[in-house]
Amino acid sequence: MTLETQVLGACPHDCPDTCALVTTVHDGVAVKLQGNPAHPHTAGVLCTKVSRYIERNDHPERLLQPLKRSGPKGSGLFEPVSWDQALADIAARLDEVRSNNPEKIVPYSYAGTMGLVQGESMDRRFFHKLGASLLDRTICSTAGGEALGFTLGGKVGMRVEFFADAKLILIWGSNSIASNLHFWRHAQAAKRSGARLVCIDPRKTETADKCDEHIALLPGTDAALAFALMHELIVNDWLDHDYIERYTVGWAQLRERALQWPPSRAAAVCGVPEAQIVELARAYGSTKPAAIRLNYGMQRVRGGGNAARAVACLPALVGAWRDRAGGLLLSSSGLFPVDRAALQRPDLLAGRRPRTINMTSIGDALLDTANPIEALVVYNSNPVAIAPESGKVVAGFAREDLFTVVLEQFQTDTADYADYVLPATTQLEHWDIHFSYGHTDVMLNQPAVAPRGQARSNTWVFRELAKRMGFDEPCFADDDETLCRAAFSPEAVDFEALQAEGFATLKLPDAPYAQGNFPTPSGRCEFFSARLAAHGQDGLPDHVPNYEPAGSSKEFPLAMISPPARNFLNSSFVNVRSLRAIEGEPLLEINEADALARGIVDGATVRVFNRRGEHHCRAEVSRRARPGVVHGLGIWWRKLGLDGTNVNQLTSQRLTDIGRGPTFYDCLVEVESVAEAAVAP
Ligand SMILES: Nc1nc2c(c(=O)[nH]1)N[C@H]1C(S)=C(S)[C@@H](COP(=O)(O)OP(=O)(O)OC[C@H]3O[C@@H](n4cnc5c(=O)[nH]c(N)nc54)[C@H](O)[C@@H]3O)O[C@H]1N2
Ligand SMILES: Nc1nc2c(c(=O)[nH]1)N[C@H]1C(S)=C(S)[C@@H](COP(=O)(O)OP(=O)(O)OC[C@H]3O[C@@H](n4cnc5c(=O)[nH]c(N)nc54)[C@H](O)[C@@H]3O)O[C@H]1N2
Ligand code: SF4
Ligand SMILES: [Mo]
Repeated sequence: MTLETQVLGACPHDCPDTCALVTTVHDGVAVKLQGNPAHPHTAGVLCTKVSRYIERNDHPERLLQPLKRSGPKGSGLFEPVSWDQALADIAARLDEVRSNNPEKIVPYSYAGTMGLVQGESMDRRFFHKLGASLLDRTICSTAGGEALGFTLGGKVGMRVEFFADAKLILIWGSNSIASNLHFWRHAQAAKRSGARLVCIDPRKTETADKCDEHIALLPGTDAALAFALMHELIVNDWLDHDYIERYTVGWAQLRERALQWPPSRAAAVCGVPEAQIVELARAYGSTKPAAIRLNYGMQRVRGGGNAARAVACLPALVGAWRDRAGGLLLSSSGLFPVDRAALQRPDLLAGRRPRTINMTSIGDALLDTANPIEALVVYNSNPVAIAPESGKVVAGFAREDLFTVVLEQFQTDTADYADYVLPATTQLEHWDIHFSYGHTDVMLNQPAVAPRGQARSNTWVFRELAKRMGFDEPCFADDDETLCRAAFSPEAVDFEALQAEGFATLKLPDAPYAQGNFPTPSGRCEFFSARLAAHGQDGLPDHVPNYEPAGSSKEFPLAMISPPARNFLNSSFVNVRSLRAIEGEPLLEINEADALARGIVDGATVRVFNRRGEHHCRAEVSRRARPGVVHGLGIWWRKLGLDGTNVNQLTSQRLTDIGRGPTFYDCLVEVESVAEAAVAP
């Protein structure tokens, strides 16, 4: 007799949609994975990537046993070792470093899984007890996230489903079809009811193709555009004076600054026609309700924080927040009452205040000889591929005196540099509980199948290491289901209902900021932020030009952005053959005029270079690229690239104005054609 069951889960990936999954399991084998039709946000539909999740889970190259390095760093040469041996060796080495100085141990993790249990629970407890360096997890969203915090009070905003009722939607720094598919559904519904869709993005993306208007501004010029919109709202009196008066702070100062930005000035800075700005302002000033879907693509430049702040001021100026279908959404994650203290137990630091390492500049941190990192434990991340300025990151990881442990599902670029590689479970094989940054439901993931080979969950590894290091606090014995239950209070989430349905909707008002009530210190939308001013920063948003503004250098005349490829998720899925087949190979999209000027033909192998490094890939002469801007779609595994590099060979470790974040899209390059033979294998 065969046994067939259906197991409810949640997509673990770093994507705002956090879909609900249903896995059909046949005699212990996952045979089908679908979107849960009962979950309103998922509506039974998954993206192409995750509909291949079983292919990823059952991949012939899954890591199935612990490995110990047997060749030089980076060679990828390993020999199998037992779990007992690997854990004993790792614990001994970490103990040795700890006895000297625990801060020389650094955890490195990000959102390979967004799960609260496999991503930020037992691991944090372990490193807190150890007294290891803290990690500033800035690699994605801190510029925009902190900027929103200073303006609106947190990562809060509109509910995604209400975009369906908006009459004007600005899709700002987001390729929604590629990376926020379930939001795009609502934008489509709005469009069918007569809404106008405007895309603000240097690249003519598949999303831009489907909008009514595309504003192809130069990278890093969003604040200039936002100020010109304010200018027009002021001079045409398209303002909601009552809302401004009652629910905002700093209007007089903001008004003065905005009046310095007539559309002609912004048009020159943004590299777009003045008429397009004037028309957008008219639409924004006269259409109700107007909604903005801001995404992180616009904050990966020097002035990313200020730009996000400038955009976040707009809805208050026109009183858009009065309507549940008006306002702005960057991230909804701040709406979830996650009990992080219970999960992460910062009290285990016991008064110690270890140093903090910024994950964005891990290259420099690993090469810093003054206070060297001696041991690095990497999980849920692939820094060798995804961190900026790879030349330095690789040199850091290649240090023979660095002890590196990597918990991974696959032999990534980072795993190649490990001393020990520990095989990790996938979302089909472990428990987890999730918040979302694109909707407002808590999601539960129950294991559907047994772990493959000797794969073990992150929590299991940290529990076992804790035992071997003699950490005897009872919290180190918590199992994964207990951790899931600790994530939210019973008042916030009924765990039994969550277990039965797979999802639970937070109870939230429809239009929470209709009458102010922002979670800022003043309770108002803070155009002027006293908190920023107290940090010695400009209390008002401003246009902060890029470190490397487009057109500012003769030597490196092209601005390169490296946004996500549709069929990869950061560097995840690059090794799934069927998805890689769709993306083809590492590409640089270049405008026809820029290609012609350099004698580059479509399909040519090109060398993309600047002072930080060079990267070889295939040129695609593309209508998606505007003059002066090239696109290296990410994030390929280095070892699958033409010359063993990816776009991050070119990006810099410089940080954003707010939030200490990366500036991946603030990067000048030059491009030239190369003969095939000149490319080293
Ligand atoms: N398929 C897929 N989905 C993903 C990801 C993925 O890798 N693949 N990544 C996930 C992650 S980690 C995140 S953080 C989220 C959000 O992910 P984001 O990284 O925000 O990605 P996108 O929504 O694709 O939008 C980025 C868009 O911003 C544009 N852009 C670049 N520079 C600028 C600029 O200066 N100004 C403006 N206005 N636009 C600019 C890019 O051309 C691109 O189209 O998506 C997630 N979803
Ligand atoms: N040039 C350029 N660089 C970028 C970006 C860009 O747009 N351009 N985007 C940036 C952004 S927004 C982000 S968020 C970062 C993303 O960077 P990362 O968070 O490092 O994301 P991934 O590259 O997907 O790597 C996640 C890894 O975690 C592993 N993993 C998944 N689940 C588990 C698990 O349960 N246990 C363990 N141990 N491992 C697991 C996966 O196999 C995968 O290798 O990249 C950044 N880098
Ligand atoms: S990656 Fe995003 S769209 Fe795809 S299944 Fe996961 S949550 Fe849904
Ligand atoms: Mo991200």
